[in-house]
Amino acid sequence: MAQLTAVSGDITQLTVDAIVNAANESLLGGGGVDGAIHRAAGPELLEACRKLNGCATGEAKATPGFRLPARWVFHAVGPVWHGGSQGEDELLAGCYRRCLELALEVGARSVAFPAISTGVYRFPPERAAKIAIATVRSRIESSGVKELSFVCFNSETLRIYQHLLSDTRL
Ligand code: AR6
Repeated sequence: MAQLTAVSGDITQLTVDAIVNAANESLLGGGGVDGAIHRAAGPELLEACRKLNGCATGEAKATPGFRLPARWVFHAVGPVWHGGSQGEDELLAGCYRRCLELALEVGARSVAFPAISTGVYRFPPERAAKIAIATVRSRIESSGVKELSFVCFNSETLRIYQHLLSDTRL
């Protein structure tokens, strides 16, 4: 049975098979977790991303991790929050689904996710966490992932995930 955990800290430091980036459609870097991942992985990551020709919202693409401890980076593009009536929930779920498909494709058994879209893109954190957990729970067994962590960069996000992960109805 796969294990889901909430952890606090910086995703770039984790020794897992794959970390997920909260990218934008250009895949050419940005601020937040995206900036931190590019800084830690080195310039080869930007070179690899250029070859991907961008990525649609709700999708994800894989690159190597280069100088990161993680072997792979899955660059997921979450939706910008526009109030919830523009398909944001389904697009966010798509990011988590697509990353689990990528994990199956590359054989990643341990994967770490940041709270996609909850920073600059302003998706409400609790709503985002519910979608993340429900999507992962429904897909993880078919993905081959055995250890999945939700990396929380602040105490409020950690509190939300710890609370929701204890609710087995999600
Ligand atoms: N480790 C883990 N989580 C982090 C880290 C880190 N090192 N740094 C920030 N977070 P954001 P978005 C958390 O804004 O909302 C970029 O410019 C952060 O606290 O990084 O999807 C991209 O290029 C928040 O909970 O991503 C896009 O243009 C979460 O990561 C845009 O921002 C996501 O915040 C994407 O916006």
